[in-house]
Amino acid sequence: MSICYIALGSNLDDPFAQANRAIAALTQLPHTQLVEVSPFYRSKPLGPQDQNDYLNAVIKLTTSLSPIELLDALQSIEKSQGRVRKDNRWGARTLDLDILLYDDLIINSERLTIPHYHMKNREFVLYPLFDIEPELVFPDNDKLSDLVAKCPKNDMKQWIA
Ligand code: PH2
Ligand code: MG
Ligand code: MG
Repeated sequence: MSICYIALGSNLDDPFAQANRAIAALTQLPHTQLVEVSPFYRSKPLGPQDQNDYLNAVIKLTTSLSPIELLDALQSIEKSQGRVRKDNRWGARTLDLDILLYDDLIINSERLTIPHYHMKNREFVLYPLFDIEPELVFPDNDKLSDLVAKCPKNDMKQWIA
């Protein structure tokens, strides 16, 4: 079994309901166990500011799906929750499920970049990841605790449902 961490983000159509539905869907994935879900946070949008705050969380899974099989499964959950894929890289979305880490793999392919781009300086990824895995060390030996200490919280708060 491989260990992986998934970032969840939502800022459209009732983010709290989107997050809970996505977590329920993750528990149904084949060859996969949900291990832990971080607290939910409310974060300021990174990118265009004319969009809602995001609900962000991180989920720990163990799986025997390959990275690409897991990506396909996550994209199918996004799609089933109304995600429209268009030229909207930083824009509002009902549900975003990103693979942050998959064991100690480093992958740079057309469809998949692991560790996830820019995860090392995003408060809405680092803090919830730290909540569930404070001792985590990245494939390049960076320590999560050091990155969290250097990352401003940027007004991120607990999500109040
Ligand atoms: N995701 C984005 C763009 N901007 N901002 C916050 N706060 N949280 C996100 O998850 C997020 C974002 C694209 O995936
Ligand atoms: Mg994303
Ligand atoms: Mg994504």
